Amino acid sequence: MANTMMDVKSLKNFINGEWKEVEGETTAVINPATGETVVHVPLSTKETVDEAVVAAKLAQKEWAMVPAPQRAEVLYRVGQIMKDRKEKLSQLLTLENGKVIEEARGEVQEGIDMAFYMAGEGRRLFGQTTPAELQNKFAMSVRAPIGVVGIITPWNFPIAIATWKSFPAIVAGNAVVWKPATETPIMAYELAKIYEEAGLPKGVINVVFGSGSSVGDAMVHHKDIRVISFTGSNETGSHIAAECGRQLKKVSLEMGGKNAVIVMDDADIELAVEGIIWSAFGTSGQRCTACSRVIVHEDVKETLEERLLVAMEQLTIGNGLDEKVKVGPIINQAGMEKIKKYIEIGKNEGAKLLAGGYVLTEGEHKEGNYFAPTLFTNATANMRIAQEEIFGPVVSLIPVRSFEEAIEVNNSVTYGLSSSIFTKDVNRVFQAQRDLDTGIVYVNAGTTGAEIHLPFGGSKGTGNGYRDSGVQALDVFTEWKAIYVDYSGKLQRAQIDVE
Ligand code: UN1
Repeated sequence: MANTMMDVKSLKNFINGEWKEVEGETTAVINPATGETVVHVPLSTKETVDEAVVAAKLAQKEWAMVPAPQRAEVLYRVGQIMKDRKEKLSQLLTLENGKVIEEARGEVQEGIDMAFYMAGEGRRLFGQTTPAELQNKFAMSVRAPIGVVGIITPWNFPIAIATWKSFPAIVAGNAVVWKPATETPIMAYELAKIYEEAGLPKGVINVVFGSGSSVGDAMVHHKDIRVISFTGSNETGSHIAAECGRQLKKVSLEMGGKNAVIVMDDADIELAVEGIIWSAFGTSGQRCTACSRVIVHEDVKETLEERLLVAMEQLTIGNGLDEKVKVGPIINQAGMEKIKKYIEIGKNEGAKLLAGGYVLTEGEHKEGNYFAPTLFTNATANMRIAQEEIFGPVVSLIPVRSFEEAIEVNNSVTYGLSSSIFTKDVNRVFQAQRDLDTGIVYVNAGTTGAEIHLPFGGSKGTGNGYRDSGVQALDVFTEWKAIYVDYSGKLQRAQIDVE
């Protein structure tokens, strides 16, 4: 089934509007559901990055001169092509990433939404006009493009996150050099083709396939790339930030999460179970926003455990292209090893394993990377399984005695991406949205499902203060410029010639 979906055997870089063959090493893209090779992807070098930056730099000068509403026209066309091609893109996404087809369709939709939303920014890109402190003087601020921007995107949302970053960059008048994850290059290949068909001028987006240590590193150190926008692990993100810091280069980071659902004693337990199952085991837990902790009031702990176990029984695990499957495979062996390691850590720390905790190896699961949805209970807030990101279908229940303790446990991790509370008490709802120290808060819903017109990102160790998506994404890819026009015909000195 696999390879018939791809029209090529090997992917090419997209530089200066041309598909360029790379001489040298390639690596196989493996379908995590079957172990089959889907396509080969080049492992490019610094020289290719240099070439892409030269093209981007040249293209950006002209692109910045195109009025923003016209730049936006390209994004409208990109959105429309994505919409027309939604099913094909979704199938390919499942093929390379493994996520179940329903979620793949959701992810492609997220990209379509972003296209139309950011295209709208072509007629906004609002700045401010504000009174000047002197007579016959005008003051305003405008957003200016930065130049060539570098985007580095992860395998878990290979198309949505690429749209979160490239659309605002492009509508704002920048040119992009993009390094997609080598595990999931097909979405980058498809999106580049769509940009080409939509008529984006050559060089405005350039895709360079390759590893972080080679292509990513060259981007981070290239003097003409003035911004790096990165989504991925904390380890890589903090390294990038340090390198960019030394060069005074702007960097936007979206990294890990240790997101919790709080279930209070007055919660609608059935609804909470649905929210937990969806946000903990959807995408096999491989979302930055995935729920990996459940902080439960002791009075409802037993009921919640029982119902979660029943719901977990219903989860079908397998190839995501099968519409009936609810939980797909884990991206690769390294991901599997990490999850297995944390199962052992959890057991050794004294958490009680209620369900799962093992690799599926029989029958249809033999060739892929399948891990059983896993539930630990009686975890404590400071255990490693309750503190560290596992990035798999593993959730730990932490019992608490009060609302205050629930908030404290939620906030006890180094991350701050998403949190959720199930309660019917309106006072607790408002206290929780004030006190939960995450960038995203849900009430009576799980921890996943952010919409593209709101800021996406987290506090503390999750990021560095910037946001993907929403109008806030423009802050990453623009520089504020303050403009003063003095029409008095004489020299007026600010702060001095004020009556
Ligand atoms: C991610 O896991 O990095 O809110 C992105 C969500 C999705 C995006 C997740 N809309 O779960």
